[in-house]
Amino acid sequence: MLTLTLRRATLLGIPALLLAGGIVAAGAMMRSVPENLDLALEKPTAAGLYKAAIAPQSAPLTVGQMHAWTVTLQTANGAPVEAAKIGIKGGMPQHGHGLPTAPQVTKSLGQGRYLVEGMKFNMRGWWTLDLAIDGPKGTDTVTFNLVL
Ligand SMILES: [Cu+2]
Repeated sequence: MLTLTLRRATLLGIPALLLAGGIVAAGAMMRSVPENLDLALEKPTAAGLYKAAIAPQSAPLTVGQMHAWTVTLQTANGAPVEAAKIGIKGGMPQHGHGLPTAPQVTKSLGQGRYLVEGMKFNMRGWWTLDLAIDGPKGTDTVTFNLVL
């Protein structure tokens, strides 16, 4: 009986300690969002083939709700880029997890604008949004930083 009680205490105690440690670690990570993040929502792509901009369709951004975004894609010279394929990934670099949903471009809005639906952020903190662009000038990527 005593053995059983001890074993149960151990089984319950270890997860409780891990949980407490996790909460402390999460608190530390929330405080340490890098101060010099580039928060620009419009920037050249990594290889300079395009200029990309992202904009939420409603503001302020809320945690835990689905929202739509617009991606605007231009050539380096500022001409709208039509008929590009845009893949969207993202996550929280400090937490090692991705987006809780799988947002997708659902519509071309014309003038190089694309509708992205299904975006959701389930935590506050530093998020990245990574676009993989496959367009007439070639493939390129761009990463945006968001702090919620
Ligand atoms: Cu997180």
